[in-house]
Amino acid sequence: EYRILHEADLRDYLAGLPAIAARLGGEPASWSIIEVGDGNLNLVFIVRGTAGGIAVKQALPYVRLVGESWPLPLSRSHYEYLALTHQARLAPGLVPAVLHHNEGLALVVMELIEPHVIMRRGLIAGALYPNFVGDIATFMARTLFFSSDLALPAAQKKEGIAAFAGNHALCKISEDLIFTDPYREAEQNRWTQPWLDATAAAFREDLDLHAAISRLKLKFLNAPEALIHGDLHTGSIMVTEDSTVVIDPEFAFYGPMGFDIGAVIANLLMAYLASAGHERSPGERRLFEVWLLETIENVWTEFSHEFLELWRTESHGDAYPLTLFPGTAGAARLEAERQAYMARLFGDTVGFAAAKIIRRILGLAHNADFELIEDAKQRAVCEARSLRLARAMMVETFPTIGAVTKAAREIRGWQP
Ligand code: SR1
Ligand code: MG
Repeated sequence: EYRILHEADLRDYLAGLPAIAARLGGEPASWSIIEVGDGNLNLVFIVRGTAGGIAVKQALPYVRLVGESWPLPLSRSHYEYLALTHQARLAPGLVPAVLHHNEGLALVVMELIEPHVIMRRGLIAGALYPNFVGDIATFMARTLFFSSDLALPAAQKKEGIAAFAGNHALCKISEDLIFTDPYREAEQNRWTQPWLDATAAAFREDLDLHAAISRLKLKFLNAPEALIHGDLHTGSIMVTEDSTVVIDPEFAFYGPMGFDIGAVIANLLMAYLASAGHERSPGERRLFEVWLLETIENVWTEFSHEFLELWRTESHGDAYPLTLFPGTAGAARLEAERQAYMARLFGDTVGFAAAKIIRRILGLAHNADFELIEDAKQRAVCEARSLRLARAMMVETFPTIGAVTKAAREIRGWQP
């Protein structure tokens, strides 16, 4: 029964859903329907009636960015629906409520998130979001912890892995576009020419980088630590000054936690290094960039604080059985284990963040943060700084998040 819904079809379809029609209010003929999708894969409609609005997302049978020559399974809509409902239980208020799902049409109807904007757009305009850190730290800590072996009995965790195992076509996009293509000749690669030609060529020859990205790819392939969002960039986050909503989990699967945390940090780092290319007063620029660096530090600090607190108070999983850590000595040893786990997770996070930066500058899918810098030479300067930072993050050791922001601050002053 799948068909691509155009405006008239969608109107008829929604009119046939009593709860949705009541939520919109008024006559179906009076509803306004606008297609607003600016992502790489799907159709997204905003529908408004006299009583309210909804968002409708329909998966296309191909990659929208490229066209029908690149088919993509509609089943991603099923995994998005599963992930959204799962995340709503674990992190209430931080994802849109699902109002309706039609598996055959690959369609999800959600509450309209307003007056929020896509965070990436807000950051390009130089806006600050004071509640973002607390919200995203809670979203990540709760969704990652409660789907991990630290919180779940092994059988339940394995059922979770199985439920998302079929989303491999979306994983394959990440495996190719993030972990492979930017480091080799690939038809779809693109970058700001001619300024980045030499760096792109150097990255294709850099065996230290190839070893590091291959280690990360292996982790992405074989570390089902938790149910991850899988595409947690600032285009998948909607914000106001006091609210944050995470959308678009169609890439969800059981993978390494650092992939989500790294995505958030990477996109904030790119917003920071792209800032030099956007029109702002010197005062606004200083304030914005200082806020971004603090935000990057706080994302990790608050996430790790919340995650550790959950581990100390809600650890009902099969990993680290408490009976193996009796008494004061046991408690101290377990706490040392927790700290070691977080240090390992931080290392993963920095590596994945670096991979996410490189793919957005040398690979197929780019970020508006850079793309909207009209002066190509200026854009290339911002991108070259980001690549330099990302290479260092990938092959060197960064013991703390402060070391990452320090490197970013230094590279911000580097003239390629
Ligand atoms: C072909 S899809 C390109 C990218 O868009 C999505 O947002 C994911 O980031 C994917 O890698
Ligand atoms: Mg998306």
